[in-house]
Amino acid sequence: MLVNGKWTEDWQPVQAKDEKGGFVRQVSSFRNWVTPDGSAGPTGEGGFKAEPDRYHLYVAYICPWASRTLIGRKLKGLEEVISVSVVEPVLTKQGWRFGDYPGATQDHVNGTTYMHEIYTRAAPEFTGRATVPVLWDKQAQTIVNNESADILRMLNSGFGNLAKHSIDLYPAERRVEIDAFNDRIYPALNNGVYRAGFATTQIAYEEAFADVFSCLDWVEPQVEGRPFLFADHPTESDIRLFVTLVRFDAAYHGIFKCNLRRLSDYANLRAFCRRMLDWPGIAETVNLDHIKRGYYSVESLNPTKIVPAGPDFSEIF
Ligand SMILES: N[C@@H](CCC(=O)N[C@@H](CS)C(=O)NCC(=O)O)C(=O)O
Repeated sequence: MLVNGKWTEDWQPVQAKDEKGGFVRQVSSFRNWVTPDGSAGPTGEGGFKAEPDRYHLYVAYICPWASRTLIGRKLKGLEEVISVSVVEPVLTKQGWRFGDYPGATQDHVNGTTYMHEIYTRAAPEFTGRATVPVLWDKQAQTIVNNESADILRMLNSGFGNLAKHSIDLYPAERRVEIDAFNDRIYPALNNGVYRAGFATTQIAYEEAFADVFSCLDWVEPQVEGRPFLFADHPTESDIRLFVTLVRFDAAYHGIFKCNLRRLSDYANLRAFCRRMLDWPGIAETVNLDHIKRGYYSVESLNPTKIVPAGPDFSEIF
């Protein structure tokens, strides 16, 4: 991680932990919003007006949080407005790196090699982990926001008419339910799999494991008999659910020890995943090779870094 703008090699692959050995995710630190007129959003400061070719997304295909933003960009038809760079799947001793691993890219905007250089360009004294996703402002040469929940929401409405598609990912009449659903699945499922995978005590692991599967059991009947959770098209909640489900059998079931059941054991969730993958643009945001290679290269969890050959995805999706 960065300490006062300097990269420290003494990096912690498990972020932080609490007194019970539970995984604690770092709080995001850049919280400004792109808005149609440049006024301030719900957090942070103003000055980030929606304009074509002004903003850039830094992402990793392995990362579910970054994938939220990639899906939002596709669903809103913002591909020509917001450019993208993709890091390599394996987290190096200097964090995320740009390069020529198939599917990854160079950093065409800033010409950096490592993601942490983007953080120090924005904040030379930055202390913290250099996480993805990052929404970068090419004009102001700074990070607008590095919190995927914010970025997904601002992609929905912040770019106004620049978005080619009018699909509403956060419809006003369903916001209470969407917020409640998001709040329930974040700790138990989206972050729950990480809490299981990076737990350093049996008790912390077992608590997380129980949360993951009780949450999946709770969601399974909710995706039966309707195409998506809260509309006839995907909303934020579908995106936030999908990014965890699509990684489940490839990574979380094995490396994170979430092995009570597989996604493929949940008939409705599996069919839901298929519907999401069939929605135009979504399948292009999923790179199962990056997902498997990335998670299985976390040395503290898999010292040999051998990537499993299975599962057979044609049987799952
Ligand atoms: N709160 C952030 C979390 C992002 C995050 O934890 N990203 C991980 C990848 S899945 C990361 O970049 N980790 C690098 C590190 O911890 O050094 C969000 O949702 O945007």
